[in-house]
Amino acid sequence: MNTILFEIKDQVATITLNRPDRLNSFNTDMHAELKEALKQVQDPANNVRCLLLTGAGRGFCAGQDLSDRAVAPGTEAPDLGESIEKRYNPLVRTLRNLEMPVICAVNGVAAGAGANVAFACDIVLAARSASFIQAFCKIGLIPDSGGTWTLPRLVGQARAVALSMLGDKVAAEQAEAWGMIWKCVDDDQLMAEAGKLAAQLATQPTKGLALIKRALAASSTNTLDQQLDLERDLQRLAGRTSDYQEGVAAFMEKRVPDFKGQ
Ligand code: T3D
Repeated sequence: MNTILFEIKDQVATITLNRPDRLNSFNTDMHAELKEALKQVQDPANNVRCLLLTGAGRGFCAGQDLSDRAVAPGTEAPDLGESIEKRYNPLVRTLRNLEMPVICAVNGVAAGAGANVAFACDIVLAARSASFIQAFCKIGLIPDSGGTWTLPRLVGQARAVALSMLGDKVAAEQAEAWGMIWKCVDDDQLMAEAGKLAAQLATQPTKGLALIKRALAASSTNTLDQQLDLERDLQRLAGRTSDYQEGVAAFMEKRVPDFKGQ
């Protein structure tokens, strides 16, 4: 792989966006390689129980590589709808639907689709020097990669509108204070903290965590009645996992549970 680094170790898959000279902005190759890596993450044979996404160099991801978008005046504009449909939307859907926790370690600036892909992950840690920018408005676009859905839910309508229309930079500490991300940590601690969290999550009841993810995702559009029904159905599934049996047995025997992710 040329545009990302990909490793599976101790049931944790790590994907590192790796075009540092372009702040890890997305091009077609990177989308293709991400798609392939995510396929491997989902392959049961690889027994991955947590995904960690981060970036190489001083940035996390600056969104679409704009050098692929410059067109001479008078020539036909690229079909961005097709690009979204074929590449960005599948990426966001895959991250949201992945049946395991997805951690994003935002090591530097996250702009445009880079910011919104981070927000599509389950738990976002950021280096204190990192920042988030809805850069789209500065080039005449709208927030994509789920940004118009996630942002209002994370920070409320007033902040979502202003951030989307002004394209202001949100520093990691502010992002944490606004509830945009889980937390920010000192730059030199980011990968250690993210690695520790990933290692911990990879030992937890993976199916149960996937069901938590499914329930919380559905809650933003469900009524309370629908959500209660969904909780009933998902709890039924959770109660049939061997990790649930192990969790109860370990509690009764006053020992640390040995979850297998099943
Ligand atoms: O097109 C479609 O398919 C639709 C989907 C769109 C999704 C999107 O993400 S649209 C939004 C695209 N992204 C942006 O508009 C952000 C553009 N970048 C920036 O505004 C700034 O680079 C940052 C605020 C992110 C960081 O600023 P700074 O000052 O820290 O770094 P820099 O000097 O601007 O960038 C460093 C290098 O990376 C620089 O190259 P150079 O001069 O050293 O050769 C810069 O050109 C390059 N770079 C940064 N972002 C991009 C990029 N090159 C191509 N595309 C980029 N997005």
